[in-house]
Amino acid sequence: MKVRPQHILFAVLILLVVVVISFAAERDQPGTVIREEGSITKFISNADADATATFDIVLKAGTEAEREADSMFALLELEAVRKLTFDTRALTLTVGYDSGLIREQRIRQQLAQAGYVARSIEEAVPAELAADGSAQSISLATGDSLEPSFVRAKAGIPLVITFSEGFGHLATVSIPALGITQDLTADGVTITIEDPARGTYDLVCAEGFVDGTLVIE
Ligand SMILES: [Cu+2]
Repeated sequence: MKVRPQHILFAVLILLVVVVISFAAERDQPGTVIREEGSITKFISNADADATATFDIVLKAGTEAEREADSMFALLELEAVRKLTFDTRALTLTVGYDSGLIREQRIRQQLAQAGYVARSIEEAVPAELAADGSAQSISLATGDSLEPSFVRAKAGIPLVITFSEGFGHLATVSIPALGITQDLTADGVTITIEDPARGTYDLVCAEGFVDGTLVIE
């Protein structure tokens, strides 16, 4: 076969396509950080990103957006997270994640806990007050975090928190500020706080992560 100019052109085109594809694949490798004018992107895992969520980020006064991105990204180094993009001008964080493995609320909890996302008390799910006002109760389901993960209750009224059966990281839950640790490996286990005092309390799982927040007001 005689080599014609169009054959060479075709071969060059194929080569170009291969180079572009491998370059794109390389960029998407977990751990890759891409710094562009006004944004920082990090690829976290090979999770299937079927969902994205964007959060308004609050930076502590005097911190530099670029530098803060590293510690913010570190919070979301999770198997279920594919990609993080921090817009350093608009101060928004866009998270690409696998919705079958993690829920948006869990991501929000991680960010809120570290102070990167502002959360108003109105967003907290209130405990239910007994008709006679003598007690209050709330039920939390276990999963990849506690659900709901942000709850509130009134000070001075006995509070009963009921949990669904937990396992793995939620085989136990602790409220360090109250010196409470509870095994959750049976359904319907409760924690009773007889005289809740005003404040914000972390609900910590067996792996040491803050999987829920209780505000007593
Ligand atoms: Cu946990």
